[in-house]
Amino acid sequence: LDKRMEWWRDARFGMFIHWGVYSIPAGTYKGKKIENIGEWIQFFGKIPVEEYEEYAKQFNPEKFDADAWVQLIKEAGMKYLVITSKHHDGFCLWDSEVATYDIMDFAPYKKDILKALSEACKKQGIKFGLYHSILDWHHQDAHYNGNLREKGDEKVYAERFKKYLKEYLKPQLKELVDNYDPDILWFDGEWVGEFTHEQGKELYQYVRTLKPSILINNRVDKGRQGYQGMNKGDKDYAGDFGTPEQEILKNASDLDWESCMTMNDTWGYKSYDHNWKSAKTLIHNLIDVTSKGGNYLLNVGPTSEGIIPEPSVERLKTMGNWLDTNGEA
Ligand code: FUL
Repeated sequence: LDKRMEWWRDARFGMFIHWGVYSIPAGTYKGKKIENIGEWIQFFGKIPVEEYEEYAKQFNPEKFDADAWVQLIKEAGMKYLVITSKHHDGFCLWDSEVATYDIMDFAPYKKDILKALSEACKKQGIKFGLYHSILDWHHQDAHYNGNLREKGDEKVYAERFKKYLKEYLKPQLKELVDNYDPDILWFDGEWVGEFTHEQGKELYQYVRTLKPSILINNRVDKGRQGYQGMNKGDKDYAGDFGTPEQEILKNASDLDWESCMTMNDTWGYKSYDHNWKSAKTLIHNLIDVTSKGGNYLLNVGPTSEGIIPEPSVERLKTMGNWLDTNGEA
C-alpha cells in the first residue's frame, strides 16, 4: 500500500472538477432558482428525466481547452486532478460503449472530453483521476432513494441493481481504465439503497484487478466509516483513503485522507453563486489540511461553454504564487 500511495501522499494538492449537463441550467429551472448544490438540480428541481435530457442535447462546450486547464492546475501548484466521468445525473463525458447518454451519442459536442484531458495530463505530468457515481438517476435500475422512482418490491430492485452493476457500471469502469489509464478512481453515490458492503468490496477488487497500481477512495464501500474515511485497522473496509467533505479533520495524521472542498457553495456551476472564499482562506485551508497529513482537493465548476469561472482562476493563481514563494507545503 505504501508504495502505491507514495505519489499521492507527496502530491498534497489536487483539483476537483465537477462538470456536466448541470452547468447548462446552472442553478435555475423554469425561471426559479433551485436551492442547494448545482449538480443536484435534477433531484432538487424534481426535473423529469426526459426534460433533463434536453439540457444534455445542448451540451456543447466549444471553449473547452484541456491543455489550458491542465496548465492552470500546474500554475496553482496542484499535482493531480479528479474529474466527473459520470455524476449522479448519469451523463458520461466519454464515448461509453454501454450508454448512449454520453458526450458523443447524445450531445452536439462530439468530442471525447476525457481523452483530451487524460492526454493533456500525461503530457504535462499531472496525475489523472476520475469521479464516478455508483448512483445513477438516468439509469432505471440505479436510483433508489431518488425522487424519480416509484415505490416497489425491494427484492426486484436489488436484482435490477445487480444487473446494472454487472452490465453497466463494471463495463464502464473497464472502459475508463483501459482507455484513459486513470491514477485514481473516486467513487461516490455509494449510499444508493441496493448497493451493499459486499458489492463495495467486490467493486474495489475489480478495479484493482484492472489496474493494480490505481488508488481508490473509501466511497467505493458502504457507510463512510471512521472520519468519514477509513476505519484504521478495519481490514474489512475497502478503499485506500478517506474523503471528508467540506471539512478539515482535527488530527488524523496516521490516516490517508483527502479533504474535498468548494470555493463557493456549489460543486457544479451555478451562475449566481458568488459566495467565494478568499484566497487567504484557501491558502490557510491548504496549510491546515496538509499539516494534519491530508490532501486538499479543491473544486472548480466550469461553465457549459467550458470555461473555469474567473474568480476560481484568480484564486488558483494566487495560491500558486504563494506556494512558489513560500515553498511547497
Ligand atoms: C457528494 C455528492 O453528492 C456531491 O454532488 C459532490 O459530488 C460531492 C463531492 O460528493 O457526496
